[in-house]
Amino acid sequence: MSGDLLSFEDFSSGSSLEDMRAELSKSGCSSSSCGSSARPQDMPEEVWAKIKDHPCYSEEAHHYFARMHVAVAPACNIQCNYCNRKYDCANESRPGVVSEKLTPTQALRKVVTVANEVPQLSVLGIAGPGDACYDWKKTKATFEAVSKSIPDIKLCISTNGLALPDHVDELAGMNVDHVTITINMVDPKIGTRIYPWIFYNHRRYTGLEASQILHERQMLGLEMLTARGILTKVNSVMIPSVNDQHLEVVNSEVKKRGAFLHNIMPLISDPAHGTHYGLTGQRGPTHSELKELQDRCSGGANLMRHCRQCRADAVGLLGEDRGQEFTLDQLAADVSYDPSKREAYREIVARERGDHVAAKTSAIADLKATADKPILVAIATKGGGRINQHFGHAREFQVYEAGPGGVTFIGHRKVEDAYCQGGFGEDATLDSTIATLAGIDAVLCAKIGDCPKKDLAAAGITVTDAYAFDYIEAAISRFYAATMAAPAALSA
Ligand code: CLF
Ligand code: SF4
Repeated sequence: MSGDLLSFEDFSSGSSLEDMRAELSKSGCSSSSCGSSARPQDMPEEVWAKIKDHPCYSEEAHHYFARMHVAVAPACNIQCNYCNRKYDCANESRPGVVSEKLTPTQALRKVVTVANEVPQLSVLGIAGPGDACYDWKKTKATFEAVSKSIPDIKLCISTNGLALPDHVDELAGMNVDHVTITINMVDPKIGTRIYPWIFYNHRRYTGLEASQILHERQMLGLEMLTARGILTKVNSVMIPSVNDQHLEVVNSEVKKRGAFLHNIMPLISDPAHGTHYGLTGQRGPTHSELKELQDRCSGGANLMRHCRQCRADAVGLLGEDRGQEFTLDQLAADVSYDPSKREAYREIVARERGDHVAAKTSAIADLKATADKPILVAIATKGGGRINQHFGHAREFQVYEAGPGGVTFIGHRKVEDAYCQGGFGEDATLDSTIATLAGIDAVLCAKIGDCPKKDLAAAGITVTDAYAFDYIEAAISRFYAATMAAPAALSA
């Protein structure tokens, strides 16, 4: 399998166009499926066209394509109890993170620079740092300037929904195909425990009235988007003992109104962030509480499980953040768009992707036919849908459930720091990585040393690099067959 490997990591490290074309020409494809469409059979062509390159709307696309955010919209019209205005909008961004605010002109310079250097780039999102619909003039000016320079880039927006109905027609006119609304409740009584106030029609509302208005505007915005064929993702922050028992109802209500995806995100609450919840000790959910809720919602609106709660200035594949490489002080004063790298990368992905889907489909069928009990497998990957990262370099692991239901992506686990620092393993880091992997049965990676392997085995976690560079689902299926059929192999 490794003979066919396309070196996706080369593309993110600034390789030249000639290198990429050389890589393309030497990558013989062994599968008869090469070039076949990865479109699910039950998905209409026009929907597939909108999501196939969007890393958030398609779990499969997130192995290949990158998004970037520009922090052009600092103003906000509501207060959420998990937000501190010093930081970015926590409805879409990891709390406690501050972005460099940009004017629309600076944002254009940044997007063009990233598009020239990050061939995976497919989507420009505006996710704050306040509310993109409330700070509308800057959002609109940015989208208009960028789509003039890079016509094929997808435009994406995230909003709390209060000002959304005022701008739906303009969004449709600008060909914005993807909108995220954060909807944490459909019962305003629950809303009173999440939103202390809103600012609407030139006045401030509090209490039940505030949540009632917000709820009505969110539902109206969602219905308007659906009526115009704009794909809507609903984000919900799971807040234990506040809305955790209510989010199943939210899931079914947003499905009724046409939501394309439902992304249930864990509350991240820390006193250091200075938020109401952080300061009052409101906890976030555990990994298993989140998974249980997601499982309860299955059968309703489709769930997104690969969200990384990224920054309002994030750049790169979802599991990575290259934002610090593109700060204002590093941008050239004058830039012009060169599409060649992005075009070459798309050729490569088109070839690789059909192969990946075929391998995945057959691996899942094999597992469904033979598996008897589910296990959790963590994967070290740099993208491309392959096991291609050393254990010691991983900053996160993608988690899959393998069993009678096939192979399903169920989330990710971030680690504080990569285990391998400058060529040496850090014992303290390994302890925290092992704690992060609690409940995981096995880790598949491209390489691992004997010492960490032994420590993980002592914690009950099997690690192997025997499937290096294989497609993730195919490797998991083969690992399951090898180890569950012959348990002694687990300690190999
Ligand atoms: Fe950005 Fe959001 Fe668009 Fe994606 S992010 S505006 S839909 S382009 Fe994606 Fe990041 Fe999760 Fe958001 S992983 S926080 S869901
Ligand atoms: Fe903060 Fe976003 Fe809520 Fe506004 S909508 S208060 S920026 S989390």
